[in-house]
Amino acid sequence: MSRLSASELPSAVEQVLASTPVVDMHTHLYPPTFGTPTPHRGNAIDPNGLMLWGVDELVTYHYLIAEVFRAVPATKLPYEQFWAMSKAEQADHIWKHLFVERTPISEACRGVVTTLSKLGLDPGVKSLDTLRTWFREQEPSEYIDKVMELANVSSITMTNAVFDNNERTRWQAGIAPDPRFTGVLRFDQLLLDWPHSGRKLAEWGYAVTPDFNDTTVGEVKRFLNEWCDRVNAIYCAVSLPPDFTFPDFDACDTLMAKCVLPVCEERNIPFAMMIGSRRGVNPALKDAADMGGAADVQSVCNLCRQFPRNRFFVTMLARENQHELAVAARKFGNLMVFGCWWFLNNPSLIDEMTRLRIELLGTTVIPQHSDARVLDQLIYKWDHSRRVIGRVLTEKYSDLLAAGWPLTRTEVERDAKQFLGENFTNFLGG
Ligand code: FIX
Ligand code: ZN
Repeated sequence: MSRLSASELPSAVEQVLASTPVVDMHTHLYPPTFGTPTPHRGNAIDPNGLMLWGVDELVTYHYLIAEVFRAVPATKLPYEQFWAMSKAEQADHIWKHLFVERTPISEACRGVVTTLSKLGLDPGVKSLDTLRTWFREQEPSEYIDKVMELANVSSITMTNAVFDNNERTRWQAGIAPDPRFTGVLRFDQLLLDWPHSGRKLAEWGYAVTPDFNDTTVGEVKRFLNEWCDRVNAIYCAVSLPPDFTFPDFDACDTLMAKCVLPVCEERNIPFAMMIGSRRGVNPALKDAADMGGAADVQSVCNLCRQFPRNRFFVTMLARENQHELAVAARKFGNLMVFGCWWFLNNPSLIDEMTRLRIELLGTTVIPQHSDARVLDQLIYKWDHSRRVIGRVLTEKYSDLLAAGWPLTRTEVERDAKQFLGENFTNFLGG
């Protein structure tokens, strides 16, 4: 096998990363069986449908809602007035202020530009109407194939929020599996608001009481098992606030230690913790209301040490947690660090985090997930991330060549497969 030279490296790495399919381990995407509110060719629209796609959804992504309230603050356009607009009116407002009257230079704005361009559409339009006409001609299931091909994503992992009424009732009515999507059971409220979630479980027929006696523990486990079966969960997941600590003997810890981790162990599936989200900092912004904060990495270590038969996927939202988390992963083989989450999903931070993770952990990390909420976002999120990861890898490989390693294209291909898919799928398998 021929060695790569320093001059061949940049294009070889870029090509290999572009042609290696991604298994996207965390998204908020759904197949058409969950209904779609986007006008399209084929079946009727479902106003509360969960499959989001198309130009109006792209432009009203909550990242862009937060940004438009900087350009046109609530003193000029009150929140209630914005929320009273139709989706198309909201999109027109955002388009006017962030794309026509300003240069769309932020990462979330650039993402819309990349997505439209890669779909063969003109992002430079003054009005969204011609784009809407194009999207109306698409058929949702065919469109998923098209987007997955353009983004080179081979599998989409959902986030199945069991405390969301809209989603829960759809599962209960019966959802045919779609081979392109896998399920993940997500239950933040169970751990973070036991008074409320306990009442809900009781309403749904589980014999739980506010204290954690054996019956309650057994019933919470039954709830988790039944829902893992229903969504065919490949892992369980929660997001946790910056002040999450373990152990501190509150309801969250007790539920984790007595119910969640035993169920994950029995089912041989990992538990994902997304740590550092501070919810509802400005509630008027709804989905865009949240921010992040630094959290306690030692609590992650405590969990990995006390539950050696469990496997943990962990991502943290604060930049200042990234180094300590990568060091923690050197100490625990049952800890898999993943993704550049949310406000970290920006080229400068992906670059920094990928660099420090590779330096500390070699190839044993999952550098990115998309967190796409709108199907079409897969196109830009993966295009932008692949480019940054490619630049970092090129530099790391050049240093390795300089150190005397005879690097081959086959090795680069093997690494890309691990980073973009196998580190995730192998960790699922135990
Ligand atoms: O909790 C999460 O999974 C977050 O990723 C989302 O809820 C968040 O709103 C988001 O879209 C971040 O990218
Ligand atoms: Zn998410």
